[in-house]
Amino acid sequence: MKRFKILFLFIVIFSALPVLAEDGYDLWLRYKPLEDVRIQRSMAKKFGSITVTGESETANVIKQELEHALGEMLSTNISISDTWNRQALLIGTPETSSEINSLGLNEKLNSLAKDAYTIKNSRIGNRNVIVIASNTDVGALYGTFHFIRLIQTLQNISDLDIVESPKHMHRVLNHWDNLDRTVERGYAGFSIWDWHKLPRYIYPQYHDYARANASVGINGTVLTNVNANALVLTDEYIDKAAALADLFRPYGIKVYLTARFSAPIEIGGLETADPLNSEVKEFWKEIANNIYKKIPDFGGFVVKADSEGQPGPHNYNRTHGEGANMLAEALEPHGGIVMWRAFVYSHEVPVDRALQAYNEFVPLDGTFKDNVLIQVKNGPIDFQPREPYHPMFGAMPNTPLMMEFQITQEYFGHAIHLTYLAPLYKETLDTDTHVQGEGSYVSKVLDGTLHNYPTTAISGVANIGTDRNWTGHLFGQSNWFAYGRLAWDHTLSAELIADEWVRMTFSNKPAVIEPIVEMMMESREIGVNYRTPIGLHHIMAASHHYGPGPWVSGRRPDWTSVYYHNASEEGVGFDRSESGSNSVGQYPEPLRSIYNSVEDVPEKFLLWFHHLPWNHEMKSGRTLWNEMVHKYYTGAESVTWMQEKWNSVEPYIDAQRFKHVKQLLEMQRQDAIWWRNSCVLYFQQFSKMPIPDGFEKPENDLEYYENKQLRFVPGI
Ligand code: BDP
Repeated sequence: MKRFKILFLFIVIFSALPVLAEDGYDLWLRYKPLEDVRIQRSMAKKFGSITVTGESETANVIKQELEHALGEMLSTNISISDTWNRQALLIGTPETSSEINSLGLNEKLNSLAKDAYTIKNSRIGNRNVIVIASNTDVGALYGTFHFIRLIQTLQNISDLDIVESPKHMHRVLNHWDNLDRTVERGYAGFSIWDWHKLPRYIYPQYHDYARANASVGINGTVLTNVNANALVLTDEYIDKAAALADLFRPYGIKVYLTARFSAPIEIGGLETADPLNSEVKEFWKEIANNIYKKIPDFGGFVVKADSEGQPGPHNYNRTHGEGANMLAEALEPHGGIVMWRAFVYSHEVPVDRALQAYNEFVPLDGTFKDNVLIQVKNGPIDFQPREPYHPMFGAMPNTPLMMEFQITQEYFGHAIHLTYLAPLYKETLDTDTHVQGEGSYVSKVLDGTLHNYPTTAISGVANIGTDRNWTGHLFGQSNWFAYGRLAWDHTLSAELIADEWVRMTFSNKPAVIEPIVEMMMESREIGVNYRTPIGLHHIMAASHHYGPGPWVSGRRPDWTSVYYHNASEEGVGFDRSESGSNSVGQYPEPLRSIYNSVEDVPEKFLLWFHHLPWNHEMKSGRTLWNEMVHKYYTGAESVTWMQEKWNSVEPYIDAQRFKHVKQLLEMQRQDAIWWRNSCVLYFQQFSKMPIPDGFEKPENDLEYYENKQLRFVPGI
């Protein structure tokens, strides 16, 4: 009797607690019962009993995910059998299922990339069956997540003939996480990797992290910061990394580490890290052997060398080729790769920073070992809200280049501003480099079709941390999701991905989808307009990079704002035309001529490539000054429009997530005005022109904004 009383008390207490389920933890894998009960029932009848073949750990993951997803969405218990007994859903490979083997899919699957899959309405005997098949267990897992997505987003599943094949071999997240759990440019709490407790303690989040990544096809994770600590290569830390690798393996995710170039000195007791020194070579071979003993499928190294104070081959008068090849040699026998970053520039080099990586790397084309990829940021400076594509793409036909996008919003309002980044990613991917005639898109450089790269890869700097909702801002999740979806298939549109994400994260109701997707699709341009319109760039506050700082000067020039905007009474903008730094010369024709011409260059890049007088006439008929003011004001004003869109969904979504986004949007509105006022007042000193009629005057003077200091901003 007493037992029952306690149980009763428990039930009363727990049912009175607020439901914590809608705090964003579930990400897009939020499996709520389908709203239409009739559909729910008929699906439950169909998929209440299903078949997942195979004995592997990955097959178990598939089973668990389906049990969870279908169980919740269809409000029923799912029974799963290992062999097909006329169920309406059959999952496996030609090896694990004789029925799948008999469908004649092998040839098709063999012609596709690794982990490709098909989802097909088929007939086996006299039964209608949805078959999810791949040549690999991991492919079957990807297909499973796809199938779950179809149900979550209420797609018609009566006539499926889906064939999916990943466009890049390595689809990687780069964590800029330090061993002390701080995260460089991380705005969602601390690092999810608790190195102190690893390998003995495994957080449940690690599984959910792996599920989320596998659900969009991400198959690699670089655990540590590019500004690397050599300690991670010691036995103690390799054991910790191995625990994560073991956990991620069933989800098809490989682990990578960042390699500090001076590690031979720091942890190897050597006096040099010269890549041509035989002891140094030996050191790296031993490190690699050691890692592969514990992590047999270790992915390889990411390296930031000779950049922003990091050690590198230049310390020994060696080239990046010599540095990268030395590491590649150590990994080669084990099948590992080196992702060597091209983010290399120096203030001691008197050349425009935008030109330096190209100058450094393009002459080395063809000299890298086969297992080296050069990892290039999307634009030639540094993850700015808008940059033209990096001219290295297309310029190295004999060296696989891979993309580095930034998912964390270093220059885009951290985890405070709502910015959907897929339009930015797509703008770069869809740029036509023309290197092999029309249609030579950046995406085709990356996926290998243009230069026949033997290895292909793409990476994104993660925005994930210990915050309960993973990314700080709920909408940061959409950028993780979108990055993964595009890493799998760069042909998807930003809008389609947003639509999927909103349905999976919030609801299938048009009253929810339409305003949110609209808001997301505009958010990037809005963010550009109130920060860096018309090709302005790198005018943010020093160090934390959050707010405006067009006045930043007095430090190494390439880390100031005045270096990039060049504002004076004569005009504004960085002259990169043939008569300036000639960065246009790094672009192939016809882009070179287009970017070089004040008339032809797209206005979004105008001040990136040209220095122009304040009264320069824009396509709108406005002067450059008036256009700039116009952009700053409409940008800031548009955040109010975003707020209205968001407010309209209040009746349809849970209060907790609604309020979270609402508060952040209000912060964004205020910060957008802060950006606008600071930049307009700052540039006005040079233009000496009035703020056109109709725009409210900034409430404070320039001095006020220049003196505004933020303290303890995360991520530095
Ligand atoms: C810059 C960041 C810096 C990174 C660097 C990099 O400000 O924290 O270390 O990029 O990519 O954007 O190496």
